[in-house]
Amino acid sequence: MKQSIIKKITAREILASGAYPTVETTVELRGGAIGRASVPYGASAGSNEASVLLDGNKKRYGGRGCQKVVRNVEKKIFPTLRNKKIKSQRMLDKILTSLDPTPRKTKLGGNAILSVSVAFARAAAAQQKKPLYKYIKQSMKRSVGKKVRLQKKKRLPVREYPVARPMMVVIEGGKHGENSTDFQEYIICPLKNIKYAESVRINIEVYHALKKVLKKRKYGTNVGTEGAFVPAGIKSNELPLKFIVEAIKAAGYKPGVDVGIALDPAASEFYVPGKKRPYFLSCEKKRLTAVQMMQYYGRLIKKYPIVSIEDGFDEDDWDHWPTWHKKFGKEILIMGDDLTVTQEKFLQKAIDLSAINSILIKPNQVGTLTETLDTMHLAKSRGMHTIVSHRGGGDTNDTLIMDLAYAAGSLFTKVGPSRGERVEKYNRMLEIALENKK
Ligand code: 2PG
Ligand code: MG
Repeated sequence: MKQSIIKKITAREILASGAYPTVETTVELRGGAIGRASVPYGASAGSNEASVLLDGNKKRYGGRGCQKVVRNVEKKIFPTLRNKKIKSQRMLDKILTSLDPTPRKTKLGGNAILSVSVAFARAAAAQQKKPLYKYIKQSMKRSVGKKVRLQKKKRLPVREYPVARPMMVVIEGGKHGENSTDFQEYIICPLKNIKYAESVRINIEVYHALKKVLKKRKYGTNVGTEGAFVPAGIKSNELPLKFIVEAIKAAGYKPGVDVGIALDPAASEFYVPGKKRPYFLSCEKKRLTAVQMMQYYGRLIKKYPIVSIEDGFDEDDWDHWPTWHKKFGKEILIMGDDLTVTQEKFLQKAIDLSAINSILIKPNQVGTLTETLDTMHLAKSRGMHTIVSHRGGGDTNDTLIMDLAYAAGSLFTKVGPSRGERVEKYNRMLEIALENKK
């Protein structure tokens, strides 16, 4: 890589989709190349995620201002980087992590650090006259490399797609939709190996068909934080699966053949520690042990074309993840999110315990682009699938995750179907697919 000399770094407070502030950072290189990035935040964040530093000043945004983050970028990070000759993304990210070696980047804020890491990546890509995905691919190759065969799952027709398929959240509950299901997300994923634009079209057609199905049953069709429907008042976590199957058929597709279903129960959110039956499904008024929870999922897997379950168990329930993976891991994706928080350390633990076969990737869970790529490489080197995801708390129009998913050869991206900040991401991937005729 041509070296980049950092001329200026500025940051400002902007609004994210959750109507709270986040940070946007701009990096300017000598020679004029500019890169800009903003970072999202979660609603049901894992407890080991890189920190989202907030001001805590109750007089502004109820304590959720990001002026400290702005100051950290401009007054603490920039002075160290000013006029530095940066030879690679890894070098930049190493400097950033050395400025804040705390496990969760609490000193400067994971949000501050990631915004600089990604803004620099965009500036360097611009300097090299490359699209971001090419720059990321190059950074990944340089730091990692090795090609491995990804695992095959019975319910997934292929090992890889030329462009990560759109896993689209169509019904939400939990922390993303009030008075809805306990499970946080019901997701559709096109399974056929067709052009990317066609896979988006199929999903969107199912999404609109689902709106009609919900209306017919007198459920509201307002959307939640990720642009998916929130069927308020629903009394079961199973019903949405029934509705989605109906919608897939109504749109003219075959459930399990053309379109599969994924779940993100985000089980940590309904786990009550210390209880004999810690999994509490409030909309069904059920309290279940981990074994019963597994049986519950087992029934759903048998009955519906489920291809993936993410965070089926609590993030600290390491005792049950391996059994769960052993039972269903050949058939579907058993995915870690809060469990693994995009960090090599937790992914390694999950590998050692054989707890998962796939991992959700959110750059802001770890805090730099290089660490994200390292985690993705570790997953791939074990034949595990990576799925790159948006955030449900507040997201922005930043489309990094799509370039990342394409560059790293992820199987899916998880993004909601409506709301500007989500649509922007699909439109970015449509652009990438078109550019690459895929
Ligand atoms: C998740 C995410 C994204 P949040 O749990 O996978 O859908 O939600 O960003 O709120 O953690
Ligand atoms: Mg999740």
